[in-house]
Amino acid sequence: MGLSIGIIGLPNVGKSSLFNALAKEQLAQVANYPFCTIHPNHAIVPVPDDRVEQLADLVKVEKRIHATIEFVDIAGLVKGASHGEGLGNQFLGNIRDTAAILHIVRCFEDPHVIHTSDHLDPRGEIETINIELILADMQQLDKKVERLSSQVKGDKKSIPLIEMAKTLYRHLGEGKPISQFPDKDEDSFIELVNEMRFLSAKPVIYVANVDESSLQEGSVYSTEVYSLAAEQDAPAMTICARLEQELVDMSETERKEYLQLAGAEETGLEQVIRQSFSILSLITFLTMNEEEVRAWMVPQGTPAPKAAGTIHTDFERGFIRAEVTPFETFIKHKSWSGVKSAGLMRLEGKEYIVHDGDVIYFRFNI
Ligand SMILES: Nc1nc2c(ncn2[C@@H]2O[C@H](COP(=O)(O)OP(=O)(O)OP(=O)(O)O)[C@@H](O)[C@H]2O)c(=O)[nH]1
Ligand SMILES: [Mg+2]
Repeated sequence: MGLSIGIIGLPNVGKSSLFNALAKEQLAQVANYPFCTIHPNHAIVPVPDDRVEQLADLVKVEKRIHATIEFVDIAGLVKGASHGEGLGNQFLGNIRDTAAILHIVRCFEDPHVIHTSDHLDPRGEIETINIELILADMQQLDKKVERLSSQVKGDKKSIPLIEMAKTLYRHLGEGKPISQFPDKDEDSFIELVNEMRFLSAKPVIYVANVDESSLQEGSVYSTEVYSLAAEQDAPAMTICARLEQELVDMSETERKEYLQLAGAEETGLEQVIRQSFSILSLITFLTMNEEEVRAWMVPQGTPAPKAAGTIHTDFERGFIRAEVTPFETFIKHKSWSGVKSAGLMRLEGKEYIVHDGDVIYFRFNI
């Protein structure tokens, strides 16, 4: 199960620039005209995790496989996109399967870069995009209600679903996202959300794309992004997409050093990954054999058999036990045999909840 994140925003706000900085080799076209991106760009990016390197160095294996995140960069949305304005909203279909959304907001002033309006208005622009997400969900629901209504005569089971679909339609109609729906425990709500993958249900990370000179202190515009994000209980971060993109050819370490000089503590990628892990409550566990050390991403609270299932469904089906030790313990005792002789290898069963940094060897039998 790969993790996928969609990048949205108005045209010409720096979506593709950020995408390129995240994706490095797999560049999307960046240009100073609105709607430069038409077809969605996809990039699979390894999640930097030094623990993989440390373990692989220790046990002397070449192959290091990191967990990955897929980023999807789509065309800019404008007000009225749901009615066909700009390039319309059909591109939103490309981010329906993503787990979270990066919402890029233009906070840089540059008379050379065309903007959809004559002044920057982060709050208004965020609202424009969020309304388009809501309208796109309403369009989906409209079709769903129609389909359910034609079924409902023969199939009474659809009655609660159709009621919920109508309730959600009204909720969206008040300008509220699905993420703010109050009765999230209702079965029909859960069923519809799983099936429809509503855009306005996805967790959002707001990204203030600022001038290089505002990286350190922020600006009135980035402050506005942060306060709006806080009102929605959403995380926010600051980047300078242009600068990040200029540094694409550098190594991750060089890029970090360069950005630190400009006043950023982390690279855009590091920030995005940290925020995504936090908003989606993800953790990483590690596995190794003679050939490779590998990191795996799972949601917090994942039981051992389910975690084993991310490696292979057979591992979950035939799960016997997990041999577990924390990363630090493994490093300290240098090998499984070292960990065992120190009495620090734990045998865990089906109920065990995997922790971040667990080094695990799964025993299974099918
Ligand atoms: N000054 C400045 N310019 C930027 C920054 N980020 C992006 N730009 C410029 O803005 C223009 C548009 O950037 P893109 O990354 O193509 O924007 P986009 O959001 O993908 O645009 P569309 O695909 O057209 O929706 C380019 O000329 C970028 O160089 C920034 O942080 N500062
Ligand atoms: Mg673009």
